Amino acid sequence: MRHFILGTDWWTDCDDAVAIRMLARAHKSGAICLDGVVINACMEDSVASLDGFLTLEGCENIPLGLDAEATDFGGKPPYQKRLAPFARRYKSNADAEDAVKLYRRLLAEAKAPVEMVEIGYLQAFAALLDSEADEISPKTGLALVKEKVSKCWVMAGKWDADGEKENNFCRNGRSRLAGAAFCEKCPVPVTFLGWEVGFDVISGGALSREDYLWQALADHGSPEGRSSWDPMLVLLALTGDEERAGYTAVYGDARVDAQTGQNYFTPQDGGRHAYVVKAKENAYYEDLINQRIAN
Ligand SMILES: [Ca+2]
Repeated sequence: MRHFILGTDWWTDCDDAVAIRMLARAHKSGAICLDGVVINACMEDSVASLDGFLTLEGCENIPLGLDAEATDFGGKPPYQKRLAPFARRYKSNADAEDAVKLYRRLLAEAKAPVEMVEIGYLQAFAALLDSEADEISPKTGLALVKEKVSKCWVMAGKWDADGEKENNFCRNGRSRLAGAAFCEKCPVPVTFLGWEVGFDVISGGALSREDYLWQALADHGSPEGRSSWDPMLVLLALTGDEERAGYTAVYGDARVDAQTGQNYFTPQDGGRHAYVVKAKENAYYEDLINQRIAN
C-alpha cells in the first residue's frame, strides 16, 4: 500500500478541492492510504471547511494540520463558508495540529515509505526540514524526511523558461523563501508539475450541478471547469511514474530565488529534481480527471 501526506493551500482557488476528491476517493477505495493533510494557507474557515469536505467525501479519519501563522496570503474564498458547517471533528482552526508537528508525527510513525504531495505553499514543508529533535522524535526533520520519504510530487514553478514566476513559489516573502529552501535542502527526489502544464487542461465542468464540488467551482467563478494544476499533480502522483502518467520528465537541479521567487533549472542526467512536460493531448488528462471526480 502506498502512503501519502498532502500539503494544500486550500485557499482561494478550487483546483485543490478537485485534487483532494481524487486523493480522498483513492484512499476510501483502499488503493492508497492518505496519512494526513497539512493546510499551508490559514483563513477563517480553513480547517472546518476541509474537514467538512472530507466528511462529505466519506473520509472522516484523516488527521489535519495547519500552519496557523500563514495568515498573510489574503483572499476570501466563499466555498469555505459553504463547506464549514459539514465539519464533524475539526470545528475550527484551533482544533488542528500544528503543521510541522503533524508532519513529524506522521513520518515518525510511518512503517512504510511515504510520498509527499504538495499542491500549495512550501513553508510548512521547509519548516519540517529545519525542525529539530523534539518529544515526537529524536531525529531532525531532515533526517526524518531522508529516512521515511521516498518521493515528493510538487505543483509549483513554471519550467518552460528560466526566470519564470508562479504563484506557489512567488506569492509572498514566506513562499519565496520556502521555495528556495525546499529546492536547496530536500534530500529526496522531487518531481515538479509547473503552471505551463495545467493552465489549459480544464476539468470539473461536467460535474453534476447538485455536487458540492461543482458548487465550489461555481463559487470560484469557474462553473464550466477550472485549470487542472493540482488535479494533474495528484493524477501524476497516484500513477506513480512520470512516463506512465503521460509525461516526459526532464531531470536536473531546480533553484528558486529567495528574493523574487523566480525559478531556474539546470538539466543534468541523474539530477534529484525533475519537471514534467506533457506527452499527450490535453483531453487525455481532462478525461482521466473527470472520470475520477464524477458522481
Ligand atoms: Ca493549490
